[in-house]
Amino acid sequence: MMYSIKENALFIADSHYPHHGDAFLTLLQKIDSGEIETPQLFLMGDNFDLLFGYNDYIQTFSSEAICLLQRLSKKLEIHYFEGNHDFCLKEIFPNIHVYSRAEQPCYFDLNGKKAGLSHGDRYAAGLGYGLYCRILRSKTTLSLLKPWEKTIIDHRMEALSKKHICRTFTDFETRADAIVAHYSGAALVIEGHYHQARMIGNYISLPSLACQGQVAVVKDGTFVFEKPEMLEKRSSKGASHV
Ligand SMILES: [Mn+2]
Repeated sequence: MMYSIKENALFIADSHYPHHGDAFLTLLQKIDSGEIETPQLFLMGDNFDLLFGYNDYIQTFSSEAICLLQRLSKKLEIHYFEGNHDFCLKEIFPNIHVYSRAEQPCYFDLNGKKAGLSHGDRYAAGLGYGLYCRILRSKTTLSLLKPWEKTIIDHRMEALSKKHICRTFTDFETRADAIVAHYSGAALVIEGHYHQARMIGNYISLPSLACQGQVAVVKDGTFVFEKPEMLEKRSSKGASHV
């Protein structure tokens, strides 16, 4: 069965929470309170700067956002495409449709057209990276790390918090062409990962919530990049909304 992308669906990519701003948590809170309305949420990967299953310690860094997502997933259709910073999420989010790296891309219907979706770290990456991902994403590996988890995770979190994650790619058009070739028969390809906020032909490189401060919304069957505050219901903000 192919799921459909609904009108006003919200796509959030690459928030890299909690290291690169609170926008992700704030946005989830506004969805939860109803200030921002959406019938369907797509989390396109790397919304957490580091999160994986089978480990309680890593969850302590983002517990508020995790709890909120768990609660939201009981009342809202959520699709989560795992990224290179957030994986093995099925056990954390049992009510979310979680797609592992191996299960991506996934195809969705958008007004009768086939749209291919993935986080975006799968293509234009070497063989070694694929192997690294498979080893890192196993329950066995994550369980073996247990005795050193605090040291390893603290060190990793510290390094990630200092990383510069926003840059503009040169000749991104060539990369986009190479990526699209991997999606068979797709009229549209939607990915995060590169933080470019660009539409090149039928390829959409989603904005990063951390870099551009934007999300993507489906309006009249097409994708629009918006700042989350633009999606708030005017009535709830009253006259102060200018
Ligand atoms: Mn990524």
